[in-house]
Amino acid sequence: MAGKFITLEGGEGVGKTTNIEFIKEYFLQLNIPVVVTREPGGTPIAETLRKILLAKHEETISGQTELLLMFAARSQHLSEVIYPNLKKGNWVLCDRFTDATYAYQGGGRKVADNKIACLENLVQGDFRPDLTLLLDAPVEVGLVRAKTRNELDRFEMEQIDFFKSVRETYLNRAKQYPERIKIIQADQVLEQVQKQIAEQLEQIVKGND
Ligand code: T5A
Repeated sequence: MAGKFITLEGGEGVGKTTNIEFIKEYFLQLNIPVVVTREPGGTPIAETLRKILLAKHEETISGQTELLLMFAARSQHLSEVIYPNLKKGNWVLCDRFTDATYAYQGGGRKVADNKIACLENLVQGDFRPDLTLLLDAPVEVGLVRAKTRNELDRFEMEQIDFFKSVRETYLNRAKQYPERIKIIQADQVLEQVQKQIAEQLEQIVKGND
């Protein structure tokens, strides 16, 4: 792939959406072409799946169904947006990717990791992000921030233990893949959060020269 694939991860309300514009601007200042996208979503079909995943339903959606829908959306997103842009030389900046599946469907819903890994290999082969910024903050901080916005979606209505498992899974993955996943302390003022992000971006840009 000619471009780099960068993902943003973290629990609810940690500031991914807020910081994605900052990251985009950082690359544009350096004349690096960048495309911003998100998961679940990023294409019309994947956005339709997102609506199903985030809406509240009378019927319960099982962890396994959630997992399959996430990867269906991801498969479409990869073939329509992520791979074509990387091949063209654009850098792709994605709000959440497969680490979120391990954290939410694995850590949160308790779907076995080997089921997730099986779909990861089916859908992505050995394709992984070049860099993942994990915005980490105590669960309570993120939830307070998330609740200041619009109506809560199906995930945001979960109990605190769910979000604690999500956070723990993310932190475990950062320990498992320290070269790829960089932890950003996201409970600080925005300026400090962006300073840490810029330090990581500087490294990946240097590595690309
Ligand atoms: N999901 C997703 C899965 O279960 N499995 C998967 O495989 C994938 C891909 C939707 C849901 O899908 C689930 C996880 C999610 O529940 P989403 O829309 O990306 O994914 O998720 P959310 O976490 O809901 O996104 P949010 O928009 O809620 O959170 P953000 O983007 O992290 O937070 P943001 O930037 O909107 O900030 C929230 C508030 O905090 C303020 C902002 O101004 C905003 O008001 N804020 C700060 N305030 C003070 N100090 C700072 N440093 C601040 N940074 C931001």
